[in-house]
Amino acid sequence: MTENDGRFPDDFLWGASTSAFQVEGAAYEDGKGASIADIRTKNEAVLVSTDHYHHLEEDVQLMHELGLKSYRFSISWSRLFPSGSDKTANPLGINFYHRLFDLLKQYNIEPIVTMYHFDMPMGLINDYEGWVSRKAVDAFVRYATFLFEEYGPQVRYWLTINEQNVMVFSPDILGIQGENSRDIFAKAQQANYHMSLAQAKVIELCHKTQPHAQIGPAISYITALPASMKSQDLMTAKQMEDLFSFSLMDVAIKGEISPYYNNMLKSNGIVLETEPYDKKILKAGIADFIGVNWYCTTVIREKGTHKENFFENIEKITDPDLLHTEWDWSYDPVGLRYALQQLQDRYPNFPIMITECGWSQRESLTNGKVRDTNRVAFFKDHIYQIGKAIADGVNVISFNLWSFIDLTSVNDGLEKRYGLVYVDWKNGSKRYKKDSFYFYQQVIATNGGILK
Ligand code: BGP
Repeated sequence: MTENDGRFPDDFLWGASTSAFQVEGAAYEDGKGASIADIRTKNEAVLVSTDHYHHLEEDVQLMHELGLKSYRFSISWSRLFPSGSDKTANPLGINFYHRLFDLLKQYNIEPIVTMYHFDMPMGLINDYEGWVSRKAVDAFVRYATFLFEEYGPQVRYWLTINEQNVMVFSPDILGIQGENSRDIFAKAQQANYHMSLAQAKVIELCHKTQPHAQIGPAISYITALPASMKSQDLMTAKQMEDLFSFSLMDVAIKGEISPYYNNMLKSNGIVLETEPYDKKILKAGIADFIGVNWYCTTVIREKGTHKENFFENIEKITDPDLLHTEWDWSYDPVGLRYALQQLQDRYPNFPIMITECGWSQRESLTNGKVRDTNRVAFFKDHIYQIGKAIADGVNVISFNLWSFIDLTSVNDGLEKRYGLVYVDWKNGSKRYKKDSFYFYQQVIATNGGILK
């Protein structure tokens, strides 16, 4: 990209994202086992949801019409291994993803494949508390080995774990239960450690067996802004970013656990269970790129309650000058440019793939149309800022918006919509292209040129 001309690199991957439990439906069909995401989401949202499982051809045809260069989706672990520890994989599950890979190939859409997106098989959680146990490391490596063997030739971009940091922050997504919040917090940190080990092992395996492919994590980066320019507020915002996002980026990019994270554990009296060779495992599994899920900035300050746990000590402030979604996520495009420049400062020239970014709202059809003006503006402004960051030297290789199609929200059911394609939940999951679909089609067709 030449200086600020609004165009993106020629090989830039314009994409869109989904995840298995949020889009597939068919939660218990064709041999699929329950995942924690199915249990946690509780409502019929996961049983049918977008019903992508039964609309596969139609959906990939829509991706083609949109002009997608990449499609980021996740494979449901429990569709392949219903209990998590089955000796052989479920043939109907295997076949479903082969059909998806074949269709994407037919339309020349690059698959970006997440191995694990919030949906650990329930069997592993019932058997040994999932990631709290070191046994989960081996289970994940076995699962990834299968994915490499079965689908490896079709995949150039693998994502290991989606938002490990969000799961650790909301440990119910990991299926963690405990006697009290302290106990739960400690278990979540042990689970965090095991996920980092598992990821490193899988990255190393990928490098050994999939030389044509690249692999990295998808990490949530909520850019924390200080409530004032006072040093204490600046420090709090920095600590928030360090502990929430950069600690895991450091593991994936440097292959080590940073001192500030270890200090946080120490101040909470947590001693992780480790083994002698773990440091070598982490060092041997360095990612090729970093997936970043970025939605918004958040203004924070310390509450002054002086609790030992940093995260219990901070509060979020709503910036009255910014527009927010109904769920209080800010609209802050310059925040995205700032976030990307921060990543560049911290990990110079390391490839960044934006794996999620989007705008949610309630929506309904009017004469078969959805005028999602806010979403169009959101993408226009945010993609423009990505262009500026690229012009300033940030190595962004791909943008995968959230989400390709309306799907089940992680916490807020079916009302909270993100898609470029509207789904009429009540009428056979019929699909309608929103205004944002046509806008993004133009962005892709002009390689960002319409944003000039
Ligand atoms: C990320 C998840 C996605 C997605 C998105 C929006 O945390 O990786 O799965 O859902 O956020 O979140 P929500 O569904 O809560 O609006």
